[in-house]
Amino acid sequence: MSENRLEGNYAAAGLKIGIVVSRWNEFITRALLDGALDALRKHGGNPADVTVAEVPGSFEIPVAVHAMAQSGKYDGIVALGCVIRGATTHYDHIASAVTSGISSVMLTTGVPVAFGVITTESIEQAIERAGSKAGNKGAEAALVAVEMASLLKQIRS
Ligand code: DLZ
Repeated sequence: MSENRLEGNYAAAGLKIGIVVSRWNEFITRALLDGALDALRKHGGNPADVTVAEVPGSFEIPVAVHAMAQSGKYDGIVALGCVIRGATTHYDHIASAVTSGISSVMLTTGVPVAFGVITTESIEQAIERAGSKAGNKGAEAALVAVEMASLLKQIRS
């Protein structure tokens, strides 16, 4: 006898995906968004099934993600932002608020939200994660949203 095994896949065709992207550190978040859109296209996603909402900063990401999740229109959501540690304590507050906010939306609504908010010590580290030597975290997050959407569909069916 073998167990029943459920696994998500990376087929984006037919999935409705919402993306919330922050404008703060736009040079980086634009690259994350391009990476996410490219990954969805390469995995069969239809651009007409993808909705992008822009927010001013990462602190505003959770409320927009929450509105998308509550709308019932999306199979998965991708949150994209970039928080860079500066001389103030803003970094800790924003990084912690966006992380716990997104996690709470996911658990209260049941809609998968992929965390593509990069939190770094420096702009150099952010560049590395936005398409240079450490890959593109936007693309990775988009595929996580697709995988989780497909897995949750199977669990619930
Ligand atoms: C204020 C602020 C600071 C200092 N740093 C960042 C950051 O590194 N990344 C980011 O996404 N947003 C930052 N913000 C803006 C806040 O997220 C928020 O938009 C403002 O405090 C207004 O609510």
